[in-house]
Amino acid sequence: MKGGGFKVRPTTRCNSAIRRPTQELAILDLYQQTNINPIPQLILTPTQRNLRPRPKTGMKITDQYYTVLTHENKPDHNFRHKTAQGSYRTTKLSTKNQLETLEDGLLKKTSITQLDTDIPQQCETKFKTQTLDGFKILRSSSQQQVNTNAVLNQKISNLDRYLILSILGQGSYATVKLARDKITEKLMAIKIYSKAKLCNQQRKQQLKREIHILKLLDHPNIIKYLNTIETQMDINLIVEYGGSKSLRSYLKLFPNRKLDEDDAKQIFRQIVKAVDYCHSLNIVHRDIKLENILLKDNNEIKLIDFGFSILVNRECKLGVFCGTPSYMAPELVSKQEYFGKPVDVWALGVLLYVLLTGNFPFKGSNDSDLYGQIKKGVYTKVNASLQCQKLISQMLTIRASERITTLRILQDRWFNS
Ligand code: PIT
Repeated sequence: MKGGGFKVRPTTRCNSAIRRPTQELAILDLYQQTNINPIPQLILTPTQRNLRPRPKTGMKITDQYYTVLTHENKPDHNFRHKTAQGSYRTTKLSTKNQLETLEDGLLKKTSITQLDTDIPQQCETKFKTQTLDGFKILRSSSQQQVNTNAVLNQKISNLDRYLILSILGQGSYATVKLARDKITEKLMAIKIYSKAKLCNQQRKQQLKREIHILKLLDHPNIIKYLNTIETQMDINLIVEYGGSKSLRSYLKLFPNRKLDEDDAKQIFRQIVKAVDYCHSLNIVHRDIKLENILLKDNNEIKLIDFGFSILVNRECKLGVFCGTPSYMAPELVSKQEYFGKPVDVWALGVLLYVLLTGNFPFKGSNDSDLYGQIKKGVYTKVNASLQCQKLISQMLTIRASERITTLRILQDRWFNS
């Protein structure tokens, strides 16, 4: 995307220019005595993995976690659902941040704790008392709970199971390699974080958050997390292989590096579906860009790189200045506290603009120049249908509160035409 007399800044930035996130300190305290691996997890047996209680209960059981999604912090909030084995499980949120599960006459008590969100301190107390949204279970007395290390040791003791084939990408903190699973013969991508480079707590915390969020995600347009293997030197994230072509390299195959409206729409639809799914789980990606979208030969897309993603709370703003400059929303470059989801929507607007024009809507010869343009929000009109132009302007709306949401984009006329 060079040329056009502007500098492209594809590199991701993240700093705590606004303030140091309070949750980082809290979470680090939790894990302080441990190394990176022992993120407490509730690992379920294979049959339990298939359980999907009705969402109306306000509580979701995912592969590895019971995730409490309810906004009703009622001490007697009960629900009952049928397990795969045909028995009934009753779950109750008790007053002391405990989840009580009654199944087959066996009472299991599970402590829940707050998730790692960027919420400021004053919100934290309110959050804790008013809503259970964003709490996760850290420990369970369930007999099915197994230590992560033990499970990994049982399944595979090291990376020998994988045959490394090539390097897919290299960043400052991690390298992504293509590998073949020697047992299943399937291709995998392994994102390797060198422990030596995970020198500060913020990096370690980001990695823990990335793994946690990856485990929550299950969508056809989002790369699937498979496993984490810790070796003496590295932390290896094993994810499905989503191809080796990013949307950025794909665009380079076209004259002027742009797509026609229908092709752009076909790709954009999948990206919005992936981001809307994340937002429905209160996950904000915070680094949506061409490089983080993989494209398979059948034009199926996969969203990758959840390194800056975070679980958010509707009422509280974020304060960590994250992302890639050309895709940053005005509220981010102004270093104001911001709501996460609109920041992703702005990046989607930039992305659609680039797909259709081959250029970024906002350019500058240096960061402050670029930020000035973003704050003004003035860009050259896209040569596309009026409906498409309208959608772009709704995404590139300066005031975050007036910006379109992913849910609304899904209902948009151009999007559905
Ligand atoms: C591929 C091919 C490739 C990169 C990746 C996967 C990366 C995947 C990835 C990276 C992340 C993350 C989740 C998935 O959080 O070139 O198949 O940082």
